[in-house]
Amino acid sequence: MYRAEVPLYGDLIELVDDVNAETGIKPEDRLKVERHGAIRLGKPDELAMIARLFAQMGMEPVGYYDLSPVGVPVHATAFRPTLRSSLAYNPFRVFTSLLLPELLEPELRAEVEAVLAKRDIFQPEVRTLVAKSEAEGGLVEADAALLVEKALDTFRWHDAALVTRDVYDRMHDAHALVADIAAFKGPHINHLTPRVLDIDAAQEGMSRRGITPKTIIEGPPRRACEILLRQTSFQALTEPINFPGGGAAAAGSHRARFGEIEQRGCALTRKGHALYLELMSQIPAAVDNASHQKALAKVFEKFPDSWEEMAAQGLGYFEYALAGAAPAEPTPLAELVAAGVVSQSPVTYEDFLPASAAGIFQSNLDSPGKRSPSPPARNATREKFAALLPIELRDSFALHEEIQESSIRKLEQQLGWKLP
Ligand code: OOG
Ligand code: NI
Repeated sequence: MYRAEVPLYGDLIELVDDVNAETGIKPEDRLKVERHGAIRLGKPDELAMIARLFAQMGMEPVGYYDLSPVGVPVHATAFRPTLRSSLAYNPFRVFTSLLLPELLEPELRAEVEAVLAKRDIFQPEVRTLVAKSEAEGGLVEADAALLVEKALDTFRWHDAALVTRDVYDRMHDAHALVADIAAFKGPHINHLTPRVLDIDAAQEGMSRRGITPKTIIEGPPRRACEILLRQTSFQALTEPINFPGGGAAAAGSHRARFGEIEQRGCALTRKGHALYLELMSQIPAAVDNASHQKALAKVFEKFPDSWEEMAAQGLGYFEYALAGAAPAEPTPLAELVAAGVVSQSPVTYEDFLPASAAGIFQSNLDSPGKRSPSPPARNATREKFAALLPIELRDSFALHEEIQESSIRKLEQQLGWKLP
């Protein structure tokens, strides 16, 4: 659906396929299907229902991202699979943000809330089929197919605005995101992101194919041992929309949908993530990508660039597997890895980075809008967001750690002794 709606997305997929083929790395199967998308919701009810819908697809809310400190009036989570087997099958994630209306001026806030109160972003069948599945522990195939068909409608692009041009303009003046969230019938997918193995090549490839990339690649620098998430995007398209009333006077335009590419690396422990944030805080504001990447590379000399050292310092999560004949005597894990008896591979980071997300949001707004009033209304907390969800908000660190720990439990079983 999205490829048909945004043909440039098809070009982006071609570019990513080419870059991935050129790296010569044999991609894991999941790479071929791997995507993340993003939607922006307007009210708590929508978040609760979307959580129930995604739960039917094995996707749970993981992590909390507050974008309000950087002037983006939303907080967010990402719905994604959490089981290792599901991630290996298809790790599709949806970055899902929720408007923080308390950051708007009272008059506009009332107007926005009134528009949102009147809309229902779900087809009636979605509500009944999700409830049926919850009650019966699943759906028969025909119902499942109908649920997918009807659910798709929620994510579709609508070129008819729900509000008049005047209201749209006022929303847009407050923040371009407010108009994108509240002026339309539903939370259209605003981007779909394939995973690339060499994002530096992709950034150059975009320019060569006439796709203008954002100025910098977000996230950590290029490394021998890639960590977390690096992302780049192309600017949002200007698309025709219609305001109510019809005729030439009703014609308008809206910018929201863009393209993004990501490269994923090793998931970091709390300690590793703290080091990442500390190093990122030392990076001066970026002027261009080349100098930004140079500054990153310099500062990140303090972040060990070998899996062995990252494991030794407890900076990253790894999966371990028996790869040779094991000694009978209990031997430390690092020695087994060094001797090639046990293989060590990085656990892929499955989530997002708030600062990078903010950079992606901002690069795609035609006007950055007013900053949130300072001090911002501090309604954005993990606890408050979690309370809006009918499903437990999962912790990103705990999920990545569990992948490591279960690989160690399996290894110990095979070894027949506990690792010292
Ligand atoms: C979401 C932006 C965040 C990412 O990859 O960090 C995001 C949005 O623009 O709605 O998708
Ligand atoms: Ni994204």
